[in-house]
Amino acid sequence: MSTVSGVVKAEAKHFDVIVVGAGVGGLYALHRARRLGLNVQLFEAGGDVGGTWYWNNYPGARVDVPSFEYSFSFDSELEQEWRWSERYSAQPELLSYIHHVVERYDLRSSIEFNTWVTSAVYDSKAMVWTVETEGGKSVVTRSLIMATGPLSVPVYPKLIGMDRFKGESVHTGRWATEGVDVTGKRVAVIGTGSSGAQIAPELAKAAGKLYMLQRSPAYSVPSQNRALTEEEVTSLKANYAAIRQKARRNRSCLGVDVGNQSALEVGAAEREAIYQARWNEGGLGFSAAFNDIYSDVNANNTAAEFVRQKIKGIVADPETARKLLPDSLIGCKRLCVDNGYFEMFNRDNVQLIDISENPIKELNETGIVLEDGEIPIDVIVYATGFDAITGSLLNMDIQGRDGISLKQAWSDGPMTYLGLAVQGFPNLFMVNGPGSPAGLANMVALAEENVSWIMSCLDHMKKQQVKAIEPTAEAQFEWAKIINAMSEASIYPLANSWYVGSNVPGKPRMFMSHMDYPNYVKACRDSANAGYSGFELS
Ligand code: N01
Repeated sequence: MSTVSGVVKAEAKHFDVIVVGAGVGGLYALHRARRLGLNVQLFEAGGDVGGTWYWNNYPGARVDVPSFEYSFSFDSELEQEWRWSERYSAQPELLSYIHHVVERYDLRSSIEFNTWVTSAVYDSKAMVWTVETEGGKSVVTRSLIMATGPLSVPVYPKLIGMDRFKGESVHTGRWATEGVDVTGKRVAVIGTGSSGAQIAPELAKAAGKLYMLQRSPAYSVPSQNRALTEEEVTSLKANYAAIRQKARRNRSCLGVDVGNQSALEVGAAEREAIYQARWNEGGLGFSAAFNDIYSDVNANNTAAEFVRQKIKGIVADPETARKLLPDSLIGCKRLCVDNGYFEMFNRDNVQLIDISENPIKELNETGIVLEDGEIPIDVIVYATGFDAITGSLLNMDIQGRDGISLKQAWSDGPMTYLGLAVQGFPNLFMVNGPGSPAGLANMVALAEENVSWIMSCLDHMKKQQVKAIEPTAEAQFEWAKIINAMSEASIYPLANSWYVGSNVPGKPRMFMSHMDYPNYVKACRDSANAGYSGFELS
């Protein structure tokens, strides 16, 4: 321990900034902190860089927004030298891009891998944090940047007999360390969210038999993925600035064309044609076809019904198609973007098992015991999601001023100001944190925006000789009101999803994200321009 009752031990190494997480947010934070001349170190739990794209290297893993938008914008030379090969790049290409960035800006030497941060304790007197790792390392830092990822802590179902099962088990979010070869094997995929919808069609190609265990049917739209042509790449590179600018005006910070009319104010034939065009185009733009899909249940149902008809048209067996039809709101649990998910059910070696009708009783040594009998299984793939947005922060023991833990502070749900900082936790900054548009907006763009804000703040603190900054309780309260008002004006909270934390038993139900990227950015910048209004500087 480096802090004993809040007293910092002298021998611990001191830093200006510790960054946690070597995904896109953490890597950019490292780069910018170095450029500011700060003494910075990055701790990463995984064996290499990449964050999400390191851990989720399962077959079929792919970005669900266009690759060229899911890229850094801070350096036009980087934009020009990197060539995206596909519209929605697969995990290996995304990881290569991240490796390229790491080498290009020579970031590796400041990263310590296989280093889990277990705790961070604030010393109010010295105004520093002591950060400890699983390996017993202890360092002291003035500032702490948590870039630990909004979707990085896997959630496993609690099934009787999980420890008895003698076959192989793997979570999609831990494929990097647990991945398996399924060739010729009997495979069960549990979970039909984005991960399940992506991995299953790939596994089905290699597996002897694939059982898709579905608790709730998912809405999914085709990616219509394809290779980018030379002409497209040339045009993208020539227009990056305009592309980014257009995206930044959208609530999602993506360059989709958002429909400017209600789904209910057009005739049925016109509506159908608009959905069909979006379906043909592929990707998440489908749910931007009209401006009220996320605010009006009836409008939402027109999009949902279109997808239900598509499922019936694609899936040959009527009984399987029936089971695959969702009756929930579309998009309020993130819409899946797939490459042949529904088509997969037409394969002879794929069987859908509806565990809402035929529940899992338990696992035994050789397989899964359902209500109506046992299926022998060699490999179980848990595509059961993540403890989103707050999970990776609450996984660590973070103790702020006066010994208050983040777990205590957030026992009723996360409270932040601007999604960047928390009252009582000075100099602790978050990237893609709760209260930011995490999960709803382009994650790379948001990470860049968050990091730029944090770096300007650190620069300001250095110049003004400010040692600590934290939000006021009032600012935090007002921010929560804004998030609540947005969420109430939408229909998102009506659905169960990781957006509201309902996928984790016991987690407070609360919509955790800001819904409007441009307004979010404006609020962050307004605060900074006003000398960090809403914060206390000491
Ligand atoms: O997780 P999810 P995910 N028994 O929470 C089921 C991003 N992402 O990893 O709906 C049985 O969406 C659960 O069932 P139900 C993306 O933002 C992006 O798929 O709760 N089933 C559901 O079907 C995404 O939204 C990509 O009834 C259980 C599934 O598991 C986010 O990550 C790819 C269960 C979990 O779905 C999370 O996606 C992958 C249980 N006990 C991920 N517990 C791209 O395309 C849960 N389930 C870029």
